[in-house]
Parts: sequence; structure tokens; C-alpha cells
Amino acid sequence: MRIASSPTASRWLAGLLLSAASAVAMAQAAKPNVVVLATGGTIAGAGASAANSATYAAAKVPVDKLLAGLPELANVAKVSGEQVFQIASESFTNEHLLRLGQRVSALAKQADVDGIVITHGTDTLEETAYFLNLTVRTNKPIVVVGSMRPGTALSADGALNLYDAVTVAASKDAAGKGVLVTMNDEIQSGRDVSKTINIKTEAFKSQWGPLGMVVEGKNYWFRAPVKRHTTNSEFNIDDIKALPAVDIVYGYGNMNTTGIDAYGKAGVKALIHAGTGNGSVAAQAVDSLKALRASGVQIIRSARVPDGFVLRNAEQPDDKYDWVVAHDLRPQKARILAMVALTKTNDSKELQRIFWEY
Ligand code: DAS
Repeated sequence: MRIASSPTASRWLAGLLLSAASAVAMAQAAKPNVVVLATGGTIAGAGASAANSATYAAAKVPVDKLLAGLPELANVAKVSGEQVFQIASESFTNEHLLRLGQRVSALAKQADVDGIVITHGTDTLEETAYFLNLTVRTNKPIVVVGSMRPGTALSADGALNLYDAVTVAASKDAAGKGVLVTMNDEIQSGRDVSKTINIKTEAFKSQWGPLGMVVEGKNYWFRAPVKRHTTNSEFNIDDIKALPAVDIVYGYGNMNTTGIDAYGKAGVKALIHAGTGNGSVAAQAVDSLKALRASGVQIIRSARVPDGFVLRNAEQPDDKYDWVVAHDLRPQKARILAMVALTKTNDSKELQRIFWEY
């Protein structure tokens, strides 16, 4: 169909194009602002070939390339990216945790930021998510996301995980639920979730189940966290300048005290004991732990068994020994909470309260 090229028609067409462009601009302007903080990991990884789903280099792709590779994000939010680190997450240190937490806290205070996504390696993703859950005082959605395969691999999972993370971070219904993790279509609590397998995309699980799912850009919620977090936390990243030394010893048959004694000499402020079964402590290790406690070190009983929770005074006389139990927290999560709690108190009864509440 030819459109007459009269001045009137040209003006009409120009007007049409202008209103279409302004409609798009208005629609985009109405979209939430989401900031993606990139730290590295497999989601930024690259392999030599598409067949390399497990052999690759993590922390290679910069955040602007990650975002450019996902133009669909523009349908969800106005997304901007920052490269905070570019590391494999097994190399995270307490300093990385503090710097990332401070950046998240600063962005969360900005009126022009509606949600925050953190791309992260999967190895310690659960620790970072829990740390932010405990210390960032905001109701805005904060979503930590990773991937089990690099973007170069067949059936890579990073793009959809990132799309889901931005969807949740842009959603008002994700506010106030604590720090979240989106992996494999699920929305998990940053407190509850752990990496449970090292070679499948369905890697992140919680014994208490996901909070919901995100499917084709829509969130489906089924429960909300009951433990204290973010705005209901007594901890604040803005007040934490350093994290105390807290380490972990593993329980096993033929257990000895070499590790316990070494950590004592190294000056840890708390020692997480990842005990067998219900957080049991080998008879030959009890005296070393009691001696550490007497020297002022907090002893926190967790378990190497992934699920369930450690009962106080069940397998060990915690009252008598003045020990703390980690409740349902796995050793690596118990370490995060112990570090944060010790920035406020070294009282074992207060610590036990904190382990019940967070
Ligand atoms: N090395 C792992 C990490 O950076 C890769 C990954 O799974 O993200 O945590």
C-alpha cells in the first residue's frame, strides 16, 4: 500500500513515529531500576567448546558482556551493571564479603534503585547470600544468582538464571522476603539454601524447600521466611568494619585434636565443630574443646549431616560445657552467623539466642 507523500501525510507519519517512540520511552521509564553487581564465578565462565559443561575457566566474562548477551532483560527492568570483583567464589575472603555488603547497602539506600542482583560463583554463593541476609538493612529485593554451566556450554543455565534473578529483583512482591537466590527456576531463601551437588543444574536445595518459583517472568510464591533478616536484623553492615576469625573442624571416625588445637593457637574467636550425626563430638576431642572454651573461644556445634538440626544437650552437655548449638545451620552457614554475631557479643547465652532467631 503506498502512503501519499503529501506534507500532511509526512507530518502524520512523523507524529505517529514520535508518539510510538515516546510510548516506548515512557514504558521503559516506568520499568524498575535493577543494578547487577558482578563478582565472577561460572555464570561469567567460558569453556573451550560447547561440549565443555564442567571443564572451563570461571570469572572471565565481564558484566557488560553478560548483560549485552541478554537483551530480554530490557522487557523486565532498566538494568545497569557494575563489576565488583572477577573471581571464582571459592576465593572469597571476609574482605570481599564486607566490600560487597557495603556496596549493596549503599545502592539499596538510593531512591533510583529498586532491586539488586549479585552474580556470584556457586561454591560460596550460599555464604554470601546468608551474610547479606543478616546485615543489609533493606526491604528491597536482593537476589544472588549463579550458574552450574558456563555460557559457552550446551544448555547453559546462566542466562535464564540471570533473567529470573532480574525478574525477582524488579518485583514488588519480592520485597521483605530477605535475600533470595534464583537457580533452576526456583526462588530460594538465602538463609536456607545450600549447594548440594557439584555437577547438575539442579544444585541448590533447602531442606525447608524453596520460597517459590519464577516461570516465564512471573513469580509464584508458596511461603515466606520466619527467621530474622534484613530490616528485622540487629546487625548492620554499615557498623561492621571487620569480621572475627571463625573456623570449622570436621568430625569423623578416628578423630584427633590436631585441628582443634591448631585453631586455638591461631587465635580463633569461635570454632564450628561439624560433628557426626546430631553434632556428636568424639570423646577424645571433648577435653580440647573444653580447654578452648575455657580460654574464651566460643564452641559451636553444627553437624556434617546436611539436614535436620542439632539439638541442645542431646548428644553433648552443652549447658555444662557452655557450648552453643547451630540449630539447622550447616557448618559454613554457622560460621557466617558466628562471625556476624561476634561483632556484637561474646556472651554464649546471647549467641545461642542469635542462633535460634537467625
Ligand atoms: N569455582 C566455582 C565458583 O566460582 C564456579 C561456579 O560454579 O560458579 O564458585
